[in-house]
Amino acid sequence: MGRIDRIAEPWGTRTPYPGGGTWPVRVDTHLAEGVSPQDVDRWVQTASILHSNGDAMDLAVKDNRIVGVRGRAGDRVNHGRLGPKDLYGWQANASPDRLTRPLVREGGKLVETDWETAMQRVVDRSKALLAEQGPSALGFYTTGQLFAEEYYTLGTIAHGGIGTNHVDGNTRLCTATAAEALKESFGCDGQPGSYTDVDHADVIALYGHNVAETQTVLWTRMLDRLAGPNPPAIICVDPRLTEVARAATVHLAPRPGTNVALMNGLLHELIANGWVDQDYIKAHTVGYQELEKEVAKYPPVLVAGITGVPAEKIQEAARILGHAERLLSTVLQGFYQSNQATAAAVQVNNVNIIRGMLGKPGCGILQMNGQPTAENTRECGADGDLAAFRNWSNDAHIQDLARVWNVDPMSIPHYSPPTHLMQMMRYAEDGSIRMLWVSGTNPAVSLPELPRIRSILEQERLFLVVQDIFLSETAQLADVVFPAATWGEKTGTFTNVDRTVHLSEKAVDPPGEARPDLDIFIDYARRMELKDKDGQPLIKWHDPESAFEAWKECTRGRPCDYTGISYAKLRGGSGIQWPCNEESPDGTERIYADGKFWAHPDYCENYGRDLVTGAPVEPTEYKALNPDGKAIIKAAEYVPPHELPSQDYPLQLITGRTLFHFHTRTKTARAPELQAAAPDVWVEVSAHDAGAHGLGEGDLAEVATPRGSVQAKVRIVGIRDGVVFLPFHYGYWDTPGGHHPDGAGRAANELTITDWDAASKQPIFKTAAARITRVRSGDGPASAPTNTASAPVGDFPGDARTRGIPSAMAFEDSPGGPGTGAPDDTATRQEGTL
Ligand SMILES: Nc1nc2c(c(=O)[nH]1)N[C@H]1C(S)=C(S)[C@@H](COP(=O)(O)OP(=O)(O)OC[C@H]3O[C@@H](n4cnc5c(=O)[nH]c(N)nc54)[C@H](O)[C@@H]3O)O[C@H]1N2
Ligand SMILES: Nc1nc2c(c(=O)[nH]1)N[C@H]1C(S)=C(S)[C@@H](COP(=O)(O)OP(=O)(O)OC[C@H]3O[C@@H](n4cnc5c(=O)[nH]c(N)nc54)[C@H](O)[C@@H]3O)O[C@H]1N2
Ligand SMILES: [Mo]
Repeated sequence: MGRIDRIAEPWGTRTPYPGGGTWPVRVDTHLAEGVSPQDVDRWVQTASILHSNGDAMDLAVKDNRIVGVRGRAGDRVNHGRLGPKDLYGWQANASPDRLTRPLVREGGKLVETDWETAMQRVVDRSKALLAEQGPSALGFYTTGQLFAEEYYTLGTIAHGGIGTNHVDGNTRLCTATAAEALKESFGCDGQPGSYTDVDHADVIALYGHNVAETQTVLWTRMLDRLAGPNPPAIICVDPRLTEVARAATVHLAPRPGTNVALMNGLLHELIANGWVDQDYIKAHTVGYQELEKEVAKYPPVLVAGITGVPAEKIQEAARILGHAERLLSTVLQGFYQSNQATAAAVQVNNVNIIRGMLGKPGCGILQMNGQPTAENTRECGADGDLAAFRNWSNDAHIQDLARVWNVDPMSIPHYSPPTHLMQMMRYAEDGSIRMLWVSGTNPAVSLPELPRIRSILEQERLFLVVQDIFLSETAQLADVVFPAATWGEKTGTFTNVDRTVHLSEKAVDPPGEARPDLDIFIDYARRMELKDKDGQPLIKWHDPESAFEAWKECTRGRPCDYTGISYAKLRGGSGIQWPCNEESPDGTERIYADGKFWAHPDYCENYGRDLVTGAPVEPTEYKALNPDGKAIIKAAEYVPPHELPSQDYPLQLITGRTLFHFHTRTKTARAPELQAAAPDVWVEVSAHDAGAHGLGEGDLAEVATPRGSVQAKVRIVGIRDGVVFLPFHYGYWDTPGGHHPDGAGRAANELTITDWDAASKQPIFKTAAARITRVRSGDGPASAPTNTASAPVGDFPGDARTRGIPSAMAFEDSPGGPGTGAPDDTATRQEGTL
């Protein structure tokens, strides 16, 4: 077993493998100081909750405390590997400042109370508002971090019981565009890719996706291919010099917000050179002629002018895509949170479709998710869509859902598309939403234009319920706070990007009176006396497994068919990919094999939208366009971002992530190894822009947009000239508990704009006009990591290497590989199928 500092080496040691080979096992372990594997009382099965990859792991439990983690060797997703957040993040569970009792606002202050009082307050207010104003006075805003059982319960309560259309998840900020792009191209959500495509691909193209930092284990799989025989070519589309860009065969660094122009340029080249599969197009698609016509307008020279990417680079990338035999495409926030999000993501689908590269090993599309359980928010209908990908504008689907719930179809809201979160905030601002129940998300840091969001959430007339595990920035504004149990303290299932379902078992008791989110929702439904049409309780389940069984029934015959999965089947072995049913009892590795889609008008989840206006496509229109349920090729013209650089704001601001933190840091700031690796905010600028604005490494700078300003230390990096980058992790409170000395002055969302993509309604966090000015010189380099996209370029004062604190030492065990010793705890390891 090798010892290794996984802060200094986030991806660990290479285990190279060839194209078409099997990714070797490497089991990663981290245990609390002084604990050895022999001391562990039991290992409890789960998967990672701090990103969307679904890394399977076991929690080490000793004396009823979590004392570490170990990757599960037999799981199809990670073959034993864990990333830094997986290895160290579990410590947040035992943080001394966890919420342990419900809180209610009394005389302007939050005070501790019992469950009876807190819950009854929410029930009384709900009933009063229902009587006064009807269901539309109530809104529910949830997350991508609970379990499927919890979302299904919440969605059933909101849609089937309360009858409100105001239900959304923070998945709106995250992967609404992934879902929308899949609906537009294939009529339904669900990833056409599988992680095993990495094993087979000869070209991997990553669009606005910094996989090296955001799904570190998936990147490890790619690195191991790159280190082996016949490595794939990598195409990276990102304005920053990320680790992906550094490893790429071709790096295209477009101006933020010009993705559609760039994609049209690439498609132009594919079509002009005949690098398309005409047989596939004829047999399995509609809409090709429109694409041909549209992209003809985007020759590389014109595209170079818009995007700032040299024409030869566009041609070079197109040549690689055009000669690929097995093309894997991935997309994430550089597309989803940027200008023309859905239109751009759909053009990536179009590349794979017109090249006929779907449903075969190595040929996949991963319209990535971000959060660990975002797929479940979407499939269970907690993001406003209807459960199991039912179509809100298809009456037969509403009737079928009403049958499952045993309610009157008319009581399920389907008169208009579900209200998206940004619209819900508008309704709360205007006063028509009077109660907002926020679970598992921290909008006071993560929503755009925070001064406005704070003023909405602070209003007297809005009754704000917050269900969290810490007293987050949002919880501090609440009228009632429910203390939740979290991952490791409750049981449930969740589904990763490539449709792999994992079971997460309870390992230890939650602190104090904290309760699982599932129990909180069920308690609310019971006290609200929500009934089906026979007067029986609407929620007919009482614990995670009975909720899962109910959810399975709801998915029967739908694309996300879970009927062949059970807790028993998930225990011990590997995660299982849906659809899993009688026909495919072991799950389904690749969907859309043989050019068969879920796009038939009677079956599809959605009829799509106009990519520019967002107007829903009418059922009759869709039936005329796509009567046989083929893949839909949708073209889009480039439209510039709404807010462009000006004389006052000459730069473009983009925001995003660093490897060592998760979101608003409520968990990762409480893990000492992670917090030490990236303790405070910084701003990334290019060497050219630093020179132009008189900025040196570590200087304190002010970044301003028309909405506000923040202060951050300067890091000079390989970012595109004219672009500045801020990580969005840092809110106004430093943890644990204390107030940050700069007050509100460091959250990136002080600067972002209230604007969203027309089709997916996902907010635009990645294009705003900005300026940067020097405040004062620094007293040393910025505390940004140096082994990630924030790696410095040019002269750097001091030691440039990011290293872990002593407790960051972890273990690696590669049974067949180099540099390993004998595993000393094989007896306790659970084996599964690879
Ligand atoms: N370490 C870590 N991992 C995480 C998370 C985390 O907080 N921390 N969060 C998880 C979640 S919920 C999500 S959604 C994912 C997000 O994962 P990613 O999407 O990979 O992360 P981001 O940093 O938001 O954005 C990716 C890249 O988009 C680029 N970009 C910005 N604007 C544009 C543009 O206009 N065009 C193009 N082509 N690129 C652009 C940025 O330079 C950035 O490198 O990560 C997941 N994993
Ligand atoms: N500027 C900018 N803003 C962004 C982004 C960006 O790239 N740039 N990215 C956006 C994206 S993709 C995302 S996903 C969002 C994320 O934004 P948020 O969802 O606001 O971020 P988190 O910090 O993950 O908040 C989750 C909350 O749930 C709590 N929690 C954790 N586990 C549990 C549990 O089991 N039960 C309950 N009840 N609570 C729990 C945590 O303590 C935390 O307060 O941010 C978005 N905002
Ligand atoms: Mo996300």
